[in-house]
Amino acid sequence: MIRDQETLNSLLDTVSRFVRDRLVPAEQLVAETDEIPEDIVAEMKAIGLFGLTIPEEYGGLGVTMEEEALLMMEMGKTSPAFRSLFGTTVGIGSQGILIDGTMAQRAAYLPRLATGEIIASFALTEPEAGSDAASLRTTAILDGDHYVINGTKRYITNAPHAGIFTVMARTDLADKGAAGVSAFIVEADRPGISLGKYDKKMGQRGSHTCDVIFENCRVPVANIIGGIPGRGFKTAMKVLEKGRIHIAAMCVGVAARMLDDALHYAMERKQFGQPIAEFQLVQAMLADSKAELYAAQCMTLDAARRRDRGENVSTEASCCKMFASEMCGRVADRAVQIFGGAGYLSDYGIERFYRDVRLFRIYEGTTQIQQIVIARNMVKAAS
Ligand code: COS
Repeated sequence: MIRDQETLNSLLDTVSRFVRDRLVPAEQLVAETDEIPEDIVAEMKAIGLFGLTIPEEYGGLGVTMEEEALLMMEMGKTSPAFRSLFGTTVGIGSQGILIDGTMAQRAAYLPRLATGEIIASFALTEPEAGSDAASLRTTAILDGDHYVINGTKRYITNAPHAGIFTVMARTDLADKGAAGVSAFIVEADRPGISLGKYDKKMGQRGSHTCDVIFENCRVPVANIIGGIPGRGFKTAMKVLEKGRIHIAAMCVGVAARMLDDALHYAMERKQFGQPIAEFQLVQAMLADSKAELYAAQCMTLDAARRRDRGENVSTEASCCKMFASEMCGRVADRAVQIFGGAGYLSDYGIERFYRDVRLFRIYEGTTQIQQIVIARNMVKAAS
């Protein structure tokens, strides 16, 4: 759903210019230093990127899912690390509070998230609980008017920068499954929280992940999202469902950037006396990429519109995430192939994208988890 085409066009134009003029020229620097420059972070805040999905009443831009998808398709046209900095705040880190939080919780945290004053980080995954998220072992034991959290969370994006974590922990030790899990808002400066060292990743330098360790970390009972224990797994699933459409849109954006780079390279690079873009085997790679990209774009926008209409998009969100992330991987591979030897050199940037996009097929639910969600929904609907 697009609320006001003119306002959206202006925002899309702002993001597009920001990407082209500020972010693309900084890509190499971010890759080399593993840091996003402070002035760029300040501009992200000024544009309102941290508050994209937070309702206007809490100081955000309150974009719809369709608007968010269109914006992420623009944002994707540069290194994914830039999006990652505000991605956990607009997405998985804040949406639990928005979707299932109490009015008091929303009022307490969303305004500061919307401005980028604090960053939200989503803490679900653990050393022993990844795809099987319901098996998580972090515990939260009631002690008076507090819960005491113990456990380790792994690969937590933006943990080193977080002001709050939304933490999924087991409040009912007798229930080893989803119903024993609650979601908490945990301020990052609470005693009992420590961080592991930065993970050394394959790509996405400038985006930071690490372990978050909770040792007797006391959190007020009032910080359970929604105020009722046992609902945290469902909150996490709802958040991830929305996040999957967001990531699919990012995949479309990054694939468009890689394809554009590959096309321009193919038109300039001459072999056998003509630009390689004139050769049909190169054209096949360009055409296959274009068609798949278009398909992913259509799917993602359709799922986003359906979600805006209030439809259950569990299947569609997983279809988009699976197809768009796999498509993005194939486009990255073809782009490297079209660049040839230059595709293997860091100077040309395409090998960096090749490494960066590998993560899309893994995080916020692997391709295999999306297959499970889709097929299970099919069986359920047919029974
Ligand atoms: N929205 C609302 N509720 C949902 C839901 C959704 N999208 N998906 C599941 N639920 C509910 C189910 O309805 C069920 O509730 P009831 O018991 O009341 O029926 C409950 O949550 C448990 O669901 P389910 O039985 O399907 O849980 P499973 O343990 O079988 O796991 C998968 C389901 C595999 C889909 C889940 O663990 C998953 O998504 N894993 C991947 C996790 C992930 O994406 N990690 C990335 C880390 S963050 S970057």
